[in-house]
Amino acid sequence: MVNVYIGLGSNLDDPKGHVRQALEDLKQLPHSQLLLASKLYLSKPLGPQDQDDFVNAVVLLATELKPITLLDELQAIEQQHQRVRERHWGPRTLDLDILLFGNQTLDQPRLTVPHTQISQRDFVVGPLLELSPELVLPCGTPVRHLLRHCPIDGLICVED
Ligand code: ROI
Repeated sequence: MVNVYIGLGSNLDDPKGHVRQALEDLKQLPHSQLLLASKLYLSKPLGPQDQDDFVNAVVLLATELKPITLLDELQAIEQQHQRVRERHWGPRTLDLDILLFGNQTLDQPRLTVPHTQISQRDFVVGPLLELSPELVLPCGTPVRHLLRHCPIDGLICVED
């Protein structure tokens, strides 16, 4: 089993509903166990500003799947949520990103791990630290050190 962190994001058609349903979908993944799920956070869009705020979360999953098999499973879940790619960095019903895959670094055509933008994304750093305050990236950087350049004060916890 490898510990994998996955980022969830949505800003279309009931974003909270999509993220909550995705959490249920992730519980059903084969050869995997959902260990932890962060709270849901509302965040300002990174990229074009003429779109709604996002709902974001991060989960910790233990899995026996290979990285590409997990990616296939996550893309199948995105498709179930009628994911359409209309424009680059535009609105989306559901985004599932593999952020960390154990301590592995992968640079493949379909998958780069760790996710290249972790350190620039408050909506990733905040929930990662909620789940694992002591988490260290494969390069040796503690995630909490990312706060210096990536403050998380803009995140709003979405209450039930
Ligand atoms: N912005 C925020 N706040 N959250 C996201 O999940 C997100 N995802 C994206 C882009 C469009 C880059 N911006 C985002 O893919």
